[in-house]
Amino acid sequence: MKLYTTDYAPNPRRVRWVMAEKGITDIELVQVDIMKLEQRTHPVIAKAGSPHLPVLELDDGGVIAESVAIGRYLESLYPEPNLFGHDAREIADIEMWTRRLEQRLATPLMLGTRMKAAPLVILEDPNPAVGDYMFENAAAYCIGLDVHLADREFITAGRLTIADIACVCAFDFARIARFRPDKSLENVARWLGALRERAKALEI
Ligand SMILES: N[C@@H](CCC(=O)N[C@@H](CS)C(=O)NCC(=O)O)C(=O)O
Repeated sequence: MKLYTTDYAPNPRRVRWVMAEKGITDIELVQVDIMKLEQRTHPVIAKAGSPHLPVLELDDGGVIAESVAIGRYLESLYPEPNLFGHDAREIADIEMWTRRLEQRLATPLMLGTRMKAAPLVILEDPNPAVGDYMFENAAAYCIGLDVHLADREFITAGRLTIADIACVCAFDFARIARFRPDKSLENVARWLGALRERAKALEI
């Protein structure tokens, strides 16, 4: 298999993080330069029906897109450590948190960054007002997240899951547009700090 990826983008990084946690080393990483818009003309990416990364190319030539879908596929091939849930209740809980955080936090952070960060002008017409709106929504959501994390090390299931990975990659990306959760949100800061250390140790 081959993973079409790019170094600084948050969605491909989610998949590389899943691979690192699971110790997956037999998937070839193929770099696509999104700042040169290579994703828009790449024949393998075109097969996925959307000019975005990441894309996983299977050995039979089929493709899977969407970072969380790719992660789920990898989990079925490499079950441990488990990132998507062991049983019905856990699977539902992790799905609930992943969808909720994607919609309320990760997407606003990533879109807001695209609207505000000067280097990304090649991908998106800048619109700082929309960017500000996205960041205000993300900042408001962080207040509730801080309460949720008060007695938790991870978002759910008592261990790292795809919900944490999806979110932290968005927070890291948003740093290029200077988004920081409010300093008063100590639980978010502790959770982010610990997961950033974990990602650093895994070199992703
Ligand atoms: N929902 C998709 C989002 C994919 C996406 O937007 N990828 C970005 C990189 S993080 C991309 O390829 N952007 C290229 C472009 O906008 O032209 C996922 O989770 O994989």
